Amino acid sequence: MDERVTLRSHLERSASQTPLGAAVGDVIKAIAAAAVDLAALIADGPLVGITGRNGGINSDGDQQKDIDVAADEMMRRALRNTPVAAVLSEEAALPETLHPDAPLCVAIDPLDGSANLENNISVGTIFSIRPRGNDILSTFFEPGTAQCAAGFIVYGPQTTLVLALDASVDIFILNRRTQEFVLTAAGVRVAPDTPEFAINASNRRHWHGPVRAYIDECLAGTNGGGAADFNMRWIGSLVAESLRILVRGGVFLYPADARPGYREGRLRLLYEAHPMALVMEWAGGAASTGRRRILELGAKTPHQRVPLIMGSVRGVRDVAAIHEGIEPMFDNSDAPLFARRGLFR
Ligand code: FBP
Repeated sequence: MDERVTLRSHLERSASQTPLGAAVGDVIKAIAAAAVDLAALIADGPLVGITGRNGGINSDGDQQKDIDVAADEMMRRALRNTPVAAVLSEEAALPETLHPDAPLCVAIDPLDGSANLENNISVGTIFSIRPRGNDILSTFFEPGTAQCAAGFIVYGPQTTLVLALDASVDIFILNRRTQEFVLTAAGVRVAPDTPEFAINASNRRHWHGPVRAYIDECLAGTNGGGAADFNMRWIGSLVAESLRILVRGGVFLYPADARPGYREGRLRLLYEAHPMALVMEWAGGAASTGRRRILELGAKTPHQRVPLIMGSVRGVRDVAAIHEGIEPMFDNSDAPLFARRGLFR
């Protein structure tokens, strides 16, 4: 028999730690149970009628796939039986009120990166839990420091749950035989420094000066005047990139850029950047826009986008350092300032 700690026993232990501990545990259990079913649906895909084709347009104008719609329904259904006042999903314009007097609010991306499924690359669910304030909408607009727990599930070769709870980050893997998540890494720490970066480099011509300067320095390598020989990874799946950073460090960047619709970045503050920032910080890493700490930002609209730079503290610090004193701008293609200004020289 497997004697390892299950998610269930981990949550039972946590329930008495804080006044909201039991309620938070109920929400996490519900999301995890839905994730078990979603993992099976994703694994079967076309065999059970999931075509990966269009399911409509979501509230923000994004093309949805049939699996996005199914994932959204599964997560909402699971949360209906939990002490949640309202849930904000990527797939709906506004938060849905569930139990107005319940103590928690949840923001969720039911299935992040679904475009990756066609070619069998990892996708995920991202969630953020916070105490309900007097007014539901303003609860979601509180800074990310208001979160009491957050995490994500990666549907990949394994189904992995990364959980930030009680100021610790723990990793669980789904045991397919028992259908239980089992603790495989406790108190995970992000390496403070590793020479690996992740960015969609095809957008280089759209980046603004500081981001271009940072990446150019990484690419220069030791024989080009840089401090280290960097490796690069880009999966195009936020959950997979985040898990890689937890396992072996590195810095991830999805900056703002000059393309229409990307001036505030691509990723959403409430159900992508906030939860990932909590995970990174509680694991000893960092998360920033390049100018401000992500967890200090409050949203003004439910689906607000934000530049996200996260991972190893020294990498994030280096990106922030190169932004200092530079106004946000997009018209500085290879401007001389950035040709001169660098981190390593
Ligand atoms: P969705 O929110 O539309 O699912 O997209 C999010 C995402 O797939 C992230 O997982 C990933 O980091 C990013 O978009 C990739 O963006 P791009 O295709 O521009 O490189």
